[in-house]
Amino acid sequence: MIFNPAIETLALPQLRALQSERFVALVRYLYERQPFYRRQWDELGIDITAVKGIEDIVRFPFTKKTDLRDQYPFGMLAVAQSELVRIHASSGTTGKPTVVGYTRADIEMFSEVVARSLCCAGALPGMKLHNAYGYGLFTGGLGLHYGGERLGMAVTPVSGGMTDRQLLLLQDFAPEVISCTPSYALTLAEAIRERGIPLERFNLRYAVLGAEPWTETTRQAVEAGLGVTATNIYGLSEIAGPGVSQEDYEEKGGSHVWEDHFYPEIVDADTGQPLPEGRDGVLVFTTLTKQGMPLMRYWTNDICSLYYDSGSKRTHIKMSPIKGRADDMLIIRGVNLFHTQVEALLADMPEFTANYQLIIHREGAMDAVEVLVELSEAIYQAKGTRLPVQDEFLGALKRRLEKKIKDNIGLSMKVTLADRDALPRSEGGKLKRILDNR
Ligand code: DLL
Repeated sequence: MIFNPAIETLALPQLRALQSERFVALVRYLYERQPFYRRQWDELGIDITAVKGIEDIVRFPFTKKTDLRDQYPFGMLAVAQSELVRIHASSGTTGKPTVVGYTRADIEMFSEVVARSLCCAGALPGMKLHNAYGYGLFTGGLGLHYGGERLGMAVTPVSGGMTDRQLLLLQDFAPEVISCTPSYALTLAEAIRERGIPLERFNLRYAVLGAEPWTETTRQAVEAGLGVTATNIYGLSEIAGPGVSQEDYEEKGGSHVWEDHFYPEIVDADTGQPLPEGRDGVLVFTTLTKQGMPLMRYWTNDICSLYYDSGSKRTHIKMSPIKGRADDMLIIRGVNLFHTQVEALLADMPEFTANYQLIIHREGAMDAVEVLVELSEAIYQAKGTRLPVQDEFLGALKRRLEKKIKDNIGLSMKVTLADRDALPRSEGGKLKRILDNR
C-alpha cells in the first residue's frame, strides 16, 4: 500500500515545482525569523529576493553540526519556545547534545513521513507494531510510535533491551511488524535460535531497521532468523528523526527520500560541490516544511549516493545504503575504509555470523586492522560442539576471508576467528563495530 499516493507518485515536474515553491517560502521564513541565518546570509551578501526556485539552493552555505552546538540550546529555533510541543536531543559523544524543537505541525509532518515509511516497509493499518527502538531523547522510539499510530497500527512501546521480555511479547501479542536497530534484530534472532523457539510461534512479517549502517549480510541473517522481510529506515534527529527515507519491501536496494519535505543533495566531501546522480558523497538535507527548527543544507556527514529509479512504484528519489559517516571513515595505509565494506563480504559465507568487529592498532609506523569474526552454528554442527584449536579447516577458512578482503578492499587485514557469541551484542541501541586502539 502507498500511504499518500498523491504525493508519493507525484510526477517529477510537479514535485520539483512543489519543492521550489516551498524553498522560496522557507528562505523568506528563515530570513524573517531566524537571526542565525539572517546574519549569515547578510554577511555573505545573499539577496534573498533573487531566490526563485530550488535550483538557487547552491547559493547558500551549509549548516554544520558545530553551528547547532554553537547555538545550544535554542538558538536555531525559528519559533518562540512556547510554540514547541516536543524537544529531542541527540547525545553527542563529546560536549553538549544537539537540540531539536518541534511544533505541533512538525510532529504531524514527522508522523506522516514515518507512516509512509512503515507502509513502504510492508505494514498496513490494522497490523501491530512491536517498537523496540529506544524511547527517550533518541527520536527512534517516539518517531516510530507516532508514525505507527498515524498509519492505524497498534503500537507496543517496548523500547530496547530486556530481550526475554521482548521474545515473550513477540509471541503473545503476535505483532506483524517489528522496528529496531539491525544489530538488535540480530540479537533477537540469536536469542530465538539459542532458546530453540520455533519461528512458527511468531507472527512477524516485516522488520523496519535503521539508526546505524548495515548491509545485505545482516539482512540475510535477520530475514532468516526472524522470518521477516527486512527493510532500511533512515533519518537523523536534526532533520526530524526516522522516516527521512525508507526502502520499499518489494523493491529493496535503495530508500525513497520523502522529497516533498526533505530536499536531498550529494556533495563532494572536500569541495562541497554538488555531485551527479549515482556518485558517492556527503548527504545534505534542507527541510522544506519544518516550522520549529528548519535547516538549510544540513551537512549530515553520511556517505551515500542518490538516484532516480524509473522502475519504482513511487517517484521520489532513492538513496543508496549509507556506507558510513565521514567521521567514522578509517584511512588505513592510504586506503579509505568503512566497516560496512567488511560486513558486506561476510554475505554468502555461512561459516560466520553477521557479528564482527574491527580493531585498529599500530604496528610500528603502520596502521593495522584486525577483523574479528564469529563462527556460526553451522560450523559447530559440522565440527561437533567443541572447536579444535588447531584445525586445517579453520585455517583455510581464515585465509579465505583474508584473501576476499584483500581482493575486494585492497588492504591486508588479519582475520581472527572468535568463538560463537564471543563478540559484543546490541542490547537495544546502536552497536559500535570499530575499536580504535591507536
Ligand atoms: O538514528 C534516527 C533513526 C531512528 C533512524 C530510528 C532510523 C531509525 P540520530 O540518533 O540523530 O537519529 O542519528 C542519526 O544515524 O546521521 C546516520 O549516521 C545514522 N543512521 C540513521 N539511520 C541509518 C540507516 C537516528 N538506516 C545518524 N543507515 C545518521 C545508516 C543510519 N545509518
